[in-house]
Amino acid sequence: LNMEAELRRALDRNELTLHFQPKYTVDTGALIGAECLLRWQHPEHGQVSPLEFIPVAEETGLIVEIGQRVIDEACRQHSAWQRQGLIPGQLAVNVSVQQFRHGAFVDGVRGALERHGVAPRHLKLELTESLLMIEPLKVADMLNELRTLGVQLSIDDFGTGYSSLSYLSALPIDELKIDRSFLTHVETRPESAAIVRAILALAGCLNMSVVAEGVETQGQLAFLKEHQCEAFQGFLFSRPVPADDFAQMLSTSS
Ligand code: G
Ligand code: G
Ligand code: MN
Ligand code: NA
Repeated sequence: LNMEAELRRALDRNELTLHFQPKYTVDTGALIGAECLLRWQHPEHGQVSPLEFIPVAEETGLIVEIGQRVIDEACRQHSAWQRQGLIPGQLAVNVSVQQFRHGAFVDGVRGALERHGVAPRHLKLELTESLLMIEPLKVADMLNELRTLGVQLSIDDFGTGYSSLSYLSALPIDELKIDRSFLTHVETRPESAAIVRAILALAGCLNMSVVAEGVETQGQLAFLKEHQCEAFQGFLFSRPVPADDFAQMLSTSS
């Protein structure tokens, strides 16, 4: 399987779709939005994991087009749900370094919001710590531009990278997303519990909110409640689901 050629074909044939993993408040379990995650249904090979094709898309530069389509599709879907009277909340999309660095990124985001008439506050961009560390001055400019536009900015997999805390505090970041490796062990390893508490304390000081990801047990959720984490996602409440299933959840949640 020549992954690059296959990916190009997949784009032409619209084989890439978005699934939606619901996000909830910790205190009441209210549905507040979703993370959009790419799925590739290959006609012969079945489901291909993003863990396989995202790295190829990044190496070949295809991620620029794929990433733009993800943002466009998230906006299109948000708008469609709103017109159906649903309240989808915030939709978060993952952004690769190569995609972000491409000159047209901010215009691409603005264009998608405008095309679909979506208020910028409904779109959240999940960035990685490594993205923050490339060309810091340029990144800061772009983040400020995005903040001015009004989209929300989140740091994904937080705690696993090498962010400088002073640099982080100077950036217009709205949210830290605690990497799921810390949640997995929060009940059994004191170090993991300490890291989760430290991230919550840091976010509090920097005026950022926190989302915990990978919540699989009631015990993990209880820990988050006890330490006043705002939001979570995880298999405990829901896996990523197709658009129709998420719409169903929205229609029964209010
Ligand atoms: O949903 P799943 O656990 O299979 O996702 C695996 C990885 O693929 C995750 O790290 C996720 O961030 C990444 N991923 C999923 N969709 C996208 C996307 O649209 N863009 C980028 N850059 N990464 C994605
Ligand atoms: O790297 P990123 O945070 O974007 O990765 C999101 C990935 O995490 C998705 O592929 C999603 O399927 C996965 N995920 C979300 N919740 C859980 C969970 O509770 N347990 C596990 N094992 N994976 C999860
Ligand atoms: Mn993510
Ligand atoms: Na993550």
